[in-house]
Amino acid sequence: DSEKQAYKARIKQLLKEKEAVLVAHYYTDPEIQALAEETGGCVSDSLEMARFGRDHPAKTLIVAGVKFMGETSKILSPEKTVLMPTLDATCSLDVGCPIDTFSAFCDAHPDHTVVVYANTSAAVKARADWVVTSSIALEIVEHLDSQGKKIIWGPDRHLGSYIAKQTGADMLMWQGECIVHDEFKAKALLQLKAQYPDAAVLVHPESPASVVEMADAVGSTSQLIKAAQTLDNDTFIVATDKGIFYKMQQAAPNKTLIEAPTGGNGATCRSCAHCPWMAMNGLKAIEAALVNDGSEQHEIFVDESLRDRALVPLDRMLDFAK
Ligand code: CIZ
Ligand code: SF4
Repeated sequence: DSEKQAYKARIKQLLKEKEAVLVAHYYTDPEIQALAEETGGCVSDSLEMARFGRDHPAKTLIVAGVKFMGETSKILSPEKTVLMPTLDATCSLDVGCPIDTFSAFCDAHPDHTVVVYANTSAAVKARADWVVTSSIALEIVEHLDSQGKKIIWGPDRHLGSYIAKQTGADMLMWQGECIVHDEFKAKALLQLKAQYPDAAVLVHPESPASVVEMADAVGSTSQLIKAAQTLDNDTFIVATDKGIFYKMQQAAPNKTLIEAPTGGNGATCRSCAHCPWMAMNGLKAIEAALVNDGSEQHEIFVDESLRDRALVPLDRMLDFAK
Protein backbone atom coordinates (compact mmCIF):
# COMPACT_ATOMS: atom_id res chain seq x y z
CA ASP A 1 0.00 0.00 0.00
CA SER A 2 0.95 3.64 -0.16
CA GLU A 3 2.33 3.85 3.36
CA LYS A 4 4.74 1.03 2.56
CA GLN A 5 5.71 2.68 -0.70
CA ALA A 6 6.53 5.86 1.19
CA TYR A 7 8.72 3.97 3.66
CA LYS A 8 10.54 2.23 0.84
CA ALA A 9 11.16 5.49 -1.01
CA ARG A 10 12.55 7.13 2.13
CA ILE A 11 14.75 4.13 2.89
CA LYS A 12 16.18 4.18 -0.64
CA GLN A 13 16.97 7.88 -0.30
CA LEU A 14 18.58 7.41 3.13
CA LEU A 15 20.69 4.46 1.93
CA LYS A 16 22.17 6.75 -0.74
CA GLU A 17 22.70 9.70 1.57
CA LYS A 18 24.44 7.62 4.21
CA GLU A 19 26.40 5.43 1.79
CA ALA A 20 24.76 2.44 3.40
CA VAL A 21 23.82 -0.99 2.09
CA LEU A 22 21.03 -3.28 3.28
CA VAL A 23 22.03 -6.86 4.05
CA ALA A 24 19.09 -9.17 4.77
CA HIS A 25 18.72 -12.74 5.96
CA TYR A 26 16.60 -15.34 4.11
CA TYR A 27 14.26 -15.47 7.12
CA THR A 28 13.27 -11.80 7.07
CA ASP A 29 9.91 -10.87 5.56
CA PRO A 30 9.70 -11.00 1.74
CA GLU A 31 9.31 -7.23 1.35
CA ILE A 32 12.57 -6.69 3.25
CA GLN A 33 14.41 -9.24 1.08
CA ALA A 34 12.98 -7.58 -2.05
CA LEU A 35 14.11 -4.16 -0.83
CA ALA A 36 17.65 -5.45 -0.19
CA GLU A 37 17.74 -6.82 -3.74
CA GLU A 38 16.33 -3.64 -5.30
CA THR A 39 18.87 -1.44 -3.56
CA GLY A 40 21.98 -3.44 -4.44
CA GLY A 41 22.28 -5.17 -1.08
CA CYS A 42 22.16 -8.88 -0.52
CA VAL A 43 19.87 -11.61 0.76
CA SER A 44 21.71 -14.58 2.17
CA ASP A 45 22.66 -16.78 5.12
CA SER A 46 24.60 -15.44 8.08
CA LEU A 47 28.02 -16.30 6.69
CA GLU A 48 27.44 -14.74 3.28
CA MET A 49 25.86 -11.68 4.89
CA ALA A 50 29.04 -11.05 6.87
CA ARG A 51 31.28 -11.69 3.85
CA PHE A 52 29.18 -9.45 1.61
CA GLY A 53 29.32 -6.67 4.20
CA ARG A 54 33.07 -7.01 4.60
CA ASP A 55 33.73 -6.82 0.86
CA HIS A 56 31.24 -4.04 0.05
CA PRO A 57 32.59 -0.47 -0.26
CA ALA A 58 29.69 1.04 1.74
CA LYS A 59 30.51 2.96 4.93
CA THR A 60 27.52 1.62 6.78
CA LEU A 61 25.86 -1.80 6.87
CA ILE A 62 22.20 -2.18 7.81
CA VAL A 63 21.92 -5.77 8.95
CA ALA A 64 18.33 -7.03 8.79
CA GLY A 65 18.57 -10.23 10.79
CA VAL A 66 19.26 -11.02 14.42
CA LYS A 67 21.88 -9.65 16.79
CA PHE A 68 24.58 -12.28 16.32
CA MET A 69 24.55 -11.47 12.60
CA GLY A 70 25.18 -7.80 13.31
CA GLU A 71 28.01 -8.75 15.66
CA THR A 72 29.61 -11.09 13.14
CA SER A 73 29.43 -8.35 10.52
CA LYS A 74 31.06 -5.89 12.91
CA ILE A 75 33.81 -8.38 13.79
CA LEU A 76 34.63 -8.78 10.09
CA SER A 77 34.19 -5.05 9.30
CA PRO A 78 35.37 -3.08 12.34
CA GLU A 79 35.91 0.08 10.31
CA LYS A 80 32.28 0.15 9.15
CA THR A 81 29.26 1.38 11.06
CA VAL A 82 26.97 -1.61 11.58
CA LEU A 83 23.33 -0.77 12.28
CA MET A 84 20.42 -3.02 13.04
CA PRO A 85 16.69 -2.22 12.75
CA THR A 86 16.43 -3.34 16.37
CA LEU A 87 18.97 -4.67 18.83
CA ASP A 88 16.14 -6.60 20.52
CA ALA A 89 16.15 -9.13 17.69
CA THR A 90 17.92 -12.02 19.33
CA CYS A 91 17.98 -15.80 18.87
CA SER A 92 17.02 -18.58 21.28
CA LEU A 93 20.36 -20.30 20.60
CA ASP A 94 22.32 -17.17 21.56
CA VAL A 95 20.14 -16.51 24.63
CA GLY A 96 20.40 -20.16 25.69
CA CYS A 97 24.19 -20.11 25.66
CA PRO A 98 25.40 -17.46 28.12
CA ILE A 99 29.15 -16.96 28.17
CA ASP A 100 29.71 -17.73 31.88
CA THR A 101 28.07 -21.16 31.95
CA PHE A 102 29.37 -22.07 28.52
CA SER A 103 32.89 -21.09 29.47
CA ALA A 104 32.66 -23.18 32.66
CA PHE A 105 31.48 -26.14 30.57
CA CYS A 106 34.54 -25.72 28.33
CA ASP A 107 36.87 -25.33 31.32
CA ALA A 108 35.59 -28.64 32.70
CA HIS A 109 36.75 -30.42 29.53
CA PRO A 110 40.11 -28.84 28.67
CA ASP A 111 41.09 -31.68 26.32
CA HIS A 112 38.20 -30.84 23.96
CA THR A 113 38.23 -28.62 20.89
CA VAL A 114 35.45 -26.02 21.20
CA VAL A 115 33.27 -25.68 18.10
CA VAL A 116 30.41 -23.18 18.19
CA TYR A 117 27.67 -22.39 15.77
CA ALA A 118 27.51 -18.90 14.28
CA ASN A 119 24.28 -18.32 16.25
CA THR A 120 26.19 -17.21 19.39
CA SER A 121 27.39 -13.99 21.01
CA ALA A 122 30.77 -12.48 20.23
CA ALA A 123 31.90 -13.55 23.73
CA VAL A 124 31.04 -17.21 23.08
CA LYS A 125 32.82 -17.06 19.73
CA ALA A 126 35.85 -15.60 21.49
CA ARG A 127 35.91 -18.67 23.79
CA ALA A 128 35.82 -21.08 20.83
CA ASP A 129 38.49 -22.72 18.71
CA TRP A 130 36.19 -22.86 15.69
CA VAL A 131 33.06 -21.08 14.54
CA VAL A 132 30.89 -22.93 12.01
CA THR A 133 27.68 -22.28 10.12
CA SER A 134 25.31 -25.05 9.10
CA SER A 135 26.68 -24.96 5.54
CA ILE A 136 30.16 -26.03 6.63
CA ALA A 137 29.74 -27.65 10.06
CA LEU A 138 29.85 -31.19 8.73
CA GLU A 139 33.12 -30.73 6.85
CA ILE A 140 34.85 -28.99 9.75
CA VAL A 141 33.81 -31.61 12.30
CA GLU A 142 34.90 -34.34 9.88
CA HIS A 143 38.28 -32.63 9.59
CA LEU A 144 38.68 -32.37 13.39
CA ASP A 145 37.52 -35.95 13.91
CA SER A 146 40.09 -37.20 11.38
CA GLN A 147 42.75 -35.57 13.56
CA GLY A 148 41.43 -37.52 16.55
CA LYS A 149 40.03 -34.42 18.26
CA LYS A 150 37.29 -34.64 20.89
CA ILE A 151 34.75 -31.87 20.45
CA ILE A 152 32.59 -29.62 22.58
CA TRP A 153 29.65 -28.56 20.43
CA GLY A 154 27.34 -25.64 21.14
CA PRO A 155 24.67 -24.54 21.25
CA ASP A 156 22.19 -26.35 18.93
CA ARG A 157 21.65 -29.92 20.14
CA HIS A 158 19.70 -31.01 17.05
CA LEU A 159 22.36 -29.81 14.62
CA GLY A 160 25.03 -31.29 16.89
CA SER A 161 23.31 -34.70 17.02
CA TYR A 162 22.90 -34.72 13.25
CA ILE A 163 26.60 -33.98 12.74
CA ALA A 164 27.67 -36.55 15.36
CA LYS A 165 25.56 -39.17 13.60
CA GLN A 166 26.95 -38.31 10.16
CA THR A 167 30.59 -38.15 11.19
CA GLY A 168 30.83 -40.47 14.20
CA ALA A 169 32.80 -37.73 15.96
CA ASP A 170 33.10 -37.65 19.75
CA MET A 171 30.94 -34.64 20.65
CA LEU A 172 29.88 -33.24 24.01
CA MET A 173 26.66 -31.36 23.40
CA TRP A 174 25.38 -28.08 24.81
CA GLN A 175 21.58 -28.38 25.12
CA GLY A 176 20.31 -25.42 23.10
CA GLU A 177 17.65 -25.25 20.42
CA CYS A 178 16.07 -22.95 17.87
CA ILE A 179 12.45 -22.28 18.88
CA VAL A 180 11.41 -22.22 15.23
CA HIS A 181 12.94 -25.46 13.95
CA ASP A 182 12.32 -27.35 17.17
CA GLU A 183 8.57 -27.12 16.43
CA PHE A 184 8.54 -29.22 13.28
CA LYS A 185 6.64 -32.45 13.93
CA ALA A 186 7.45 -35.82 12.40
CA LYS A 187 4.01 -37.36 12.83
CA ALA A 188 2.21 -34.51 11.08
CA LEU A 189 4.91 -34.53 8.40
CA LEU A 190 4.24 -38.20 7.74
CA GLN A 191 0.56 -37.37 7.16
CA LEU A 192 1.44 -34.50 4.83
CA LYS A 193 3.82 -36.75 2.89
CA ALA A 194 0.97 -39.23 2.39
CA GLN A 195 -1.08 -36.39 0.89
CA TYR A 196 1.77 -35.43 -1.46
CA PRO A 197 3.50 -38.73 -2.24
CA ASP A 198 5.67 -37.19 -4.99
CA ALA A 199 6.97 -34.33 -2.89
CA ALA A 200 10.56 -34.20 -1.66
CA VAL A 201 11.15 -33.14 1.94
CA LEU A 202 13.79 -30.44 2.55
CA VAL A 203 14.95 -30.07 6.15
CA HIS A 204 17.25 -27.70 8.02
CA PRO A 205 19.29 -29.70 10.57
CA GLU A 206 18.21 -27.46 13.46
CA SER A 207 15.02 -29.57 13.31
CA PRO A 208 14.46 -32.60 15.58
CA ALA A 209 16.12 -35.88 14.53
CA SER A 210 12.74 -37.50 13.82
CA VAL A 211 12.10 -34.83 11.16
CA VAL A 212 15.66 -34.89 9.76
CA GLU A 213 15.30 -38.66 9.29
CA MET A 214 12.39 -38.09 6.90
CA ALA A 215 14.32 -35.68 4.69
CA ASP A 216 15.26 -36.13 1.05
CA ALA A 217 17.75 -33.29 1.48
CA VAL A 218 19.25 -31.92 4.70
CA GLY A 219 21.20 -28.69 4.66
CA SER A 220 21.72 -25.02 5.39
CA THR A 221 19.41 -22.41 3.91
CA SER A 222 21.57 -21.97 0.78
CA GLN A 223 21.86 -25.74 0.37
CA LEU A 224 18.08 -26.17 0.63
CA ILE A 225 17.50 -23.50 -2.01
CA LYS A 226 19.93 -25.35 -4.27
CA ALA A 227 18.12 -28.63 -3.61
CA ALA A 228 14.81 -27.08 -4.71
CA GLN A 229 16.54 -26.06 -7.94
CA THR A 230 18.25 -29.35 -8.68
CA LEU A 231 15.91 -32.12 -7.49
CA ASP A 232 13.43 -33.33 -10.12
CA ASN A 233 10.35 -33.25 -7.88
CA ASP A 234 7.60 -30.73 -8.69
CA THR A 235 6.64 -30.26 -5.05
CA PHE A 236 8.70 -29.66 -1.93
CA ILE A 237 7.74 -29.81 1.72
CA VAL A 238 10.08 -27.40 3.46
CA ALA A 239 11.09 -27.59 7.13
CA THR A 240 12.76 -24.28 7.88
CA ASP A 241 11.64 -20.69 8.50
CA LYS A 242 9.07 -19.78 5.85
CA GLY A 243 10.94 -16.57 5.06
CA ILE A 244 13.03 -18.81 2.80
CA PHE A 245 10.10 -19.27 0.41
CA TYR A 246 10.84 -15.89 -1.17
CA LYS A 247 14.28 -16.88 -2.51
CA MET A 248 13.41 -20.54 -2.99
CA GLN A 249 10.46 -19.69 -5.22
CA GLN A 250 12.65 -17.25 -7.15
CA ALA A 251 15.26 -19.97 -7.64
CA ALA A 252 12.67 -22.62 -8.55
CA PRO A 253 9.73 -20.69 -10.05
CA ASN A 254 7.83 -23.70 -11.39
CA LYS A 255 7.91 -25.71 -8.19
CA THR A 256 5.21 -25.89 -5.53
CA LEU A 257 6.47 -25.18 -2.02
CA ILE A 258 4.59 -26.35 1.06
CA GLU A 259 5.32 -25.53 4.69
CA ALA A 260 6.24 -28.51 6.85
CA PRO A 261 3.81 -28.86 9.76
CA THR A 262 4.46 -27.37 13.20
CA GLY A 263 2.37 -28.25 16.22
CA GLY A 264 -0.21 -30.71 14.93
CA ASN A 265 -3.13 -32.31 16.73
CA GLY A 266 -4.33 -28.82 17.55
CA ALA A 267 -1.24 -28.16 19.63
CA THR A 268 0.07 -24.62 19.56
CA CYS A 269 3.67 -23.81 18.79
CA ARG A 270 5.92 -21.12 20.14
CA SER A 271 6.62 -19.71 16.69
CA CYS A 272 5.01 -21.44 13.75
CA ALA A 273 7.74 -21.62 11.13
CA HIS A 274 8.61 -17.96 11.38
CA CYS A 275 11.20 -16.53 13.71
CA PRO A 276 9.67 -13.79 15.89
CA TRP A 277 13.01 -11.97 16.05
CA MET A 278 13.54 -12.00 12.29
CA ALA A 279 10.01 -10.58 11.98
CA MET A 280 11.08 -7.48 13.97
CA ASN A 281 13.02 -6.24 10.93
CA GLY A 282 10.19 -4.18 9.40
CA LEU A 283 10.32 -1.16 7.10
CA LYS A 284 9.66 1.24 9.99
CA ALA A 285 12.56 -0.16 12.02
CA ILE A 286 14.91 0.01 9.03
CA GLU A 287 14.02 3.64 8.45
CA ALA A 288 14.55 4.37 12.16
CA ALA A 289 18.02 2.78 12.05
CA LEU A 290 18.99 5.01 9.12
CA VAL A 291 17.56 8.18 10.65
CA ASN A 292 19.02 7.59 14.13
CA ASP A 293 22.30 6.20 12.89
CA GLY A 294 24.35 7.47 15.83
CA SER A 295 21.99 5.91 18.34
CA GLU A 296 22.76 3.14 20.80
CA GLN A 297 19.41 1.63 19.94
CA HIS A 298 20.69 0.64 16.53
CA GLU A 299 24.46 0.55 16.39
CA ILE A 300 26.44 -2.62 17.06
CA PHE A 301 29.61 -2.34 19.11
CA VAL A 302 31.96 -5.20 19.84
CA ASP A 303 34.64 -4.66 22.45
CA GLU A 304 38.04 -4.57 20.76
CA SER A 305 39.73 -7.34 22.74
CA LEU A 306 36.66 -9.53 22.28
CA ARG A 307 36.74 -8.77 18.60
CA ASP A 308 40.36 -9.83 18.22
CA ARG A 309 39.66 -13.14 19.94
CA ALA A 310 36.39 -13.85 18.12
CA LEU A 311 38.05 -13.13 14.78
CA VAL A 312 40.47 -16.04 15.19
CA PRO A 313 37.89 -18.90 15.05
CA LEU A 314 35.84 -16.98 12.47
CA ASP A 315 38.84 -16.56 10.17
CA ARG A 316 39.68 -20.22 10.71
CA MET A 317 36.27 -21.10 9.27
CA LEU A 318 36.58 -18.64 6.38
CA ASP A 319 40.03 -20.00 5.48
CA PHE A 320 38.73 -23.56 5.69
CA ALA A 321 35.80 -22.65 3.41
CA LYS A 322 38.09 -21.32 0.66
O1 CIZ B 1 18.54 -20.56 11.68
C1 CIZ B 1 19.26 -19.58 11.43
O2 CIZ B 1 19.17 -18.55 12.09
C2 CIZ B 1 20.22 -19.69 10.34
C3 CIZ B 1 20.05 -20.74 9.37
C4 CIZ B 1 21.22 -18.82 10.26
C5 CIZ B 1 22.22 -18.78 9.19
O3 CIZ B 1 23.32 -19.27 9.39
O4 CIZ B 1 21.95 -18.26 8.13
FE1 SF4 C 1 17.69 -18.20 16.06
FE2 SF4 C 1 15.99 -19.97 15.14
FE3 SF4 C 1 15.47 -17.39 14.83
FE4 SF4 C 1 17.46 -18.57 13.46
S1 SF4 C 1 15.30 -18.99 13.25
S2 SF4 C 1 17.54 -16.62 14.52
S3 SF4 C 1 18.20 -20.06 14.92
S4 SF4 C 1 15.58 -18.51 16.78
